[in-house]
Amino acid sequence: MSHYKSNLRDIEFNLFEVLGRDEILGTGPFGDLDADTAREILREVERLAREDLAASYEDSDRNPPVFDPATSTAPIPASFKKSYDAWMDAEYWRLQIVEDLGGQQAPSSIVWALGELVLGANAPIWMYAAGPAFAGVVHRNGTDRDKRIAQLIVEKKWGATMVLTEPDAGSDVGAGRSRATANEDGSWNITGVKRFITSAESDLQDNIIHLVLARPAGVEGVGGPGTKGLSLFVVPKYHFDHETGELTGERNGVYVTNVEHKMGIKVSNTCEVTFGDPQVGGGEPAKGWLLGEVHDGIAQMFQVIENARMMVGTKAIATLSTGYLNALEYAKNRVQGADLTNSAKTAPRVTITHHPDVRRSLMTQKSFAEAMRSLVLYTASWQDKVQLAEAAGEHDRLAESVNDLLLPIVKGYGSERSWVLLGTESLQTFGGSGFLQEYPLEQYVRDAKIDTLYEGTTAIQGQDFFFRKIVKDQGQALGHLAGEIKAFIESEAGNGRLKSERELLATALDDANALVGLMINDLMGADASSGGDIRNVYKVGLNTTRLLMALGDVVCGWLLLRGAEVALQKLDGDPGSDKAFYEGKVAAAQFFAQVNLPRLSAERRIAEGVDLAIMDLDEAAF
Ligand code: ST9
Ligand code: FAD
Repeated sequence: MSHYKSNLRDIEFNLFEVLGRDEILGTGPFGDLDADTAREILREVERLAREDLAASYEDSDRNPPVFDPATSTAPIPASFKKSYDAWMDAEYWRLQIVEDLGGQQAPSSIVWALGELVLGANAPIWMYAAGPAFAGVVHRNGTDRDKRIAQLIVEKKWGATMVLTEPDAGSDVGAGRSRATANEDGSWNITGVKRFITSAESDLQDNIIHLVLARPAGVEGVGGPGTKGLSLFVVPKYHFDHETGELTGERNGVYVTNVEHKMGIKVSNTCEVTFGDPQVGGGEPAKGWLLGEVHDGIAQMFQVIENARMMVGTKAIATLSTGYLNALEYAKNRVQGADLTNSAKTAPRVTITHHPDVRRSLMTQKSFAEAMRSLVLYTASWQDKVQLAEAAGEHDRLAESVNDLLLPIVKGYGSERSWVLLGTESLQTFGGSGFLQEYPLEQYVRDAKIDTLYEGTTAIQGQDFFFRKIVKDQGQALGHLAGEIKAFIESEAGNGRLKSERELLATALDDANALVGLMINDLMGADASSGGDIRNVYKVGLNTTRLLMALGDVVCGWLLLRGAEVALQKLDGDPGSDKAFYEGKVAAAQFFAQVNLPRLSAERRIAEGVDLAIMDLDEAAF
């Protein structure tokens, strides 16, 4: 039986009943993909995920790859290979790829709906299979040479990696010391050691193309300190003929020199990679090519990072959803204790779904899982707008900036809420059995922890959210989003049946706005040029994660209530066999608003009380 429990009904509800994606399917750049076909693909990928992709989830955790230092390899278990091949053979990954590269571009909302299914069933498959998606970035930024390499990556189904992190450069990417020196033939030699690189070694593909950030040396005007001095190089594991893609048989000097032992996602090889060390491998130089022949590395890499942050948030949320559905099934069957209303010693024993605290826990899980699915697909719907504008040769600046604003919420808020709830609620529902490997929850908890860490920790997401997505954007995207929420609050949504929840949302939005105002004030109060004290910026830093989580709650509360409005309309008609589904949508939205939104007033008060005490405290006192 599959560990993976999907929620295709809710995915379709979001896509078609709330976001109206039928309107963009079958038209313009998505002319070849109509709504019926999209629904068929969703159904087929759901089956594939539940059966073929999920099949190796457990085995590849219990029997993970083992690094062999003699050969620099870490072969992938056969069970996982089978799942990986099933995904690659099904060809749905082409929906992420532009037509020039042999893809059939689909709206981002459809891609991330499929992403949820694959990532929930067995996330490392999506990661190992990301080569063709990486090729999109190489193609978009590249010269004719790079564009050909991008085509080859897709044709040959090669793997790809994003190579930023070094032992002394994690969150602080700009501290990276890897260097690049130019060769006369236009190529570059890379030297340095990178660590924690996902998918840098496997036997799933014939070749792996590394996208490496390194600092060019000896070229005037480039290679300065910080992230802006980094350039992006395309560095293959094996050399190949750039026309035919045939491997020349020559090894490039890029060697995996360790594979980490991890808490979770063990089949996803996390590698130390050594570039151009004469003592390693055959001592060959690590040769690469400057992407696009322009020194614009960090901006180019952020095109990958934005996609990967969306992926990590979706992975976390997908895991919470399957965690909840597993917990729900268990709770419906587990008989323990008597109903709270019957204290007789001989009272009949009931399933644990009868206990108020279990119901509280299940509704907490359901409301967050469904809220954050809406968050992912709503964010993706802004990406659809970006795609539509690009196809028309234009830019939709508002869509770009709202997407930018939402990304740290998807990644930072999504991963924090998911990982915590998987442990405190989903696993907890199983009692002691949740601690056993007999059920998937303990693996879910281990596998989801990474989501708060990689692709920028939660602290980094909080700072990105405030400093870049709000302050640098001059509040434009936030203003637009707040405007949409306000319009909903002031509407007649729910015809009176969501009135008190809309009031709760209004207070929560006020609280979040006050938090933003407070932080802007602190930031202005840190401006020494107008008589401020620079140390006030610490107060901002003490509140950035709080703000990210608070606005995440507001957006999630709003999205659930929007869904509830649609569900109420359906219930007013003839919902047929969907009656319970729609009632569940309304109940989850009301529960979320009643239980979570009032907490924001406390967060606001806490933020208002933040002072510099813990910054002034001697480190010895910690
Ligand atoms: C990692 C991988 O952890 C984990 C899983 C891998 C799985 C891989 C497979 C799946 C992926 C699939 C991908 C396929 C790709 C497909 C694509 C299809 C389209 N947004 O603020 P400044 C830029 S990897 C956009 O001064 P600092 C921007 O250019 C490791 N751009 O920063 C900016 O210049 P400007 C992940 C942004 O103080 C410039 O950076 N590691 C953004 O110098 C400088 O900005 C991390 O994530 C943004 N949000 O450096 C590191 N932010 O302002 C986390 C910056 O002129 N650390 N730029 O526009 C950070 O993010 C730091 O904040 C920092 C700070 C490094 C940016
Ligand atoms: P540090 O940056 O040392 O952070 C330590 C702690 O300090 C964190 O809690 C952090 O939030 C906090 N902190 C640091 N700086 C600040 C600050 N300025 N303000 C507030 N708090 C701060 N990297 C790649 O390049 N490619 C990959 O494919 C890749 N895959 C990975 C896979 C795995 C399994 C893991 C574990 C990591 C991977 N990484 C990858 C690296 C990952 O992105 C980094 O681990 C992450 O960005 C954090 O860097 P760090 O581990 O050095 O932690």
